[in-house]
Amino acid sequence: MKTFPNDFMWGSATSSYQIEGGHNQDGKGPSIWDAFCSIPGKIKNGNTGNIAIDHYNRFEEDVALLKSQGFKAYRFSISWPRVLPQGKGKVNEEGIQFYNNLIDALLKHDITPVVTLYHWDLPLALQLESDGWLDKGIVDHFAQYARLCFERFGDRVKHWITLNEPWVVAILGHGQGVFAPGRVSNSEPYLAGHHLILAHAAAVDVFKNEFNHQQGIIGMSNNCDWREPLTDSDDDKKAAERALLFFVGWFADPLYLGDYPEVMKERLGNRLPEFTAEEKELIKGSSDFFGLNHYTTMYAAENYGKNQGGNVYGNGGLSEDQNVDLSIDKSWQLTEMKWAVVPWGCTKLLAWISERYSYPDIYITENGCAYDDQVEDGAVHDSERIDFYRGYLQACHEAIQSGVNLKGYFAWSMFDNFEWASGYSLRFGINYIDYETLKRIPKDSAYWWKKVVSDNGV
Ligand code: PNW
Repeated sequence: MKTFPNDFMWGSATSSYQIEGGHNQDGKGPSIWDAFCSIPGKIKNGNTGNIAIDHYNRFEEDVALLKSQGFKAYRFSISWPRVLPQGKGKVNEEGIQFYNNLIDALLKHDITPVVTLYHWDLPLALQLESDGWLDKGIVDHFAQYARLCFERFGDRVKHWITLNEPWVVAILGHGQGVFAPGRVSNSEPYLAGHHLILAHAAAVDVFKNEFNHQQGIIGMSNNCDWREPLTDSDDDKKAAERALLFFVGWFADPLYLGDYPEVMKERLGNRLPEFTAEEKELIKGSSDFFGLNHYTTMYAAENYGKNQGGNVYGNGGLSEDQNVDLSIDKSWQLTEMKWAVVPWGCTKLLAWISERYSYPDIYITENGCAYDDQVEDGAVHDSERIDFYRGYLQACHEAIQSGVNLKGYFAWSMFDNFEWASGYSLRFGINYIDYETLKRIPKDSAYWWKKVVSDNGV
């Protein structure tokens, strides 16, 4: 058996829009995801998060499940429009009460709450009034919202994540338009990303200046796959490095090194906004830990400008800006999401992050897989998911052995839930949800987790 450090944080994760439901209950305001789901054709099967798994009304049952499955920590997100229906101004006390109740229930069961402030459900009011993340005013709105959360919950919450996956907000929300707010552009992603970074830094500034006595820690969660050079050629190695810099370097370089990666500046020109000296100062060092959401690996190869008809520094936008060809190995197994299962990519990525950013404390704030789970005789035998977790946890263990400061791991997800544009068609949970009756059925992985956590090893 491989054992992990005693204080290793074993947790599972969810997010507000994906599980809560109660979309217009008790004074909650609409979010951009409520609006996006109402547009025909955006979400598979026309699904919405209106009810989701009804966690808003059944959280006590869910906390009891967490406890019974041995989890020591639980990462969830606060719905901004549930506590501030207009995004700013008047507080919805009933929304505050819900999170107070949830936090108290967790603590009663000795489960550490890890709270994400923004997991994509922006108050619709802020989108309609000022284009959400495209307007610099959002930085102050986010800081105010963060202050409210620290004020009301910081006496009990000691682990904060400002933003979940700003890359997704920027690229899928403002570039490809497949996620809310559904905008399509080759420059808006970089503007939205810029404001996301500034908003993160502003919230951390509030936390450090006004709530230092709470003795909590705060950071950002970024998603990143591993990019393995397709061949040994210098060009492919450079392409893989460039792909990582456009992926996680975009957000982590400013936080750890004080500015965007050079290669992004070179290739994006004036589509990439600049930080002032003062902003750089505020952003640099604004993270107590590195939150990583990791799911898969792809090969990367130099594209030689083919994306732009020969223009290597072309302005095709998004992934085209990198001029990297991505592919996978035919022998790799795929999950239902079509993401390849490659545990060694996780070990390599953890090493890359550690080297580039001087060995920060890292928490894997998401890792998991979707499979087409079925109930057979009242049980769900998700052996593929168990193999997945075993493989990735072994990869994490190896990383720790080689000097990576990995402090925790959160399985995505505690429950099957609303998987954004894919609706309820993909099951990531270690608990199966029967969406007709909203019954929770633990999968085999839930029992496996309990054993792993109680043995403190894999
Ligand atoms: C993450 N991509 O989303 C999110 O944080 C979760 O809310 C989500 O349920 C989970 O991963 C599984 O998808 C991502 O296309 C969605 O690269 C899409 C991508 C990455 C992450």
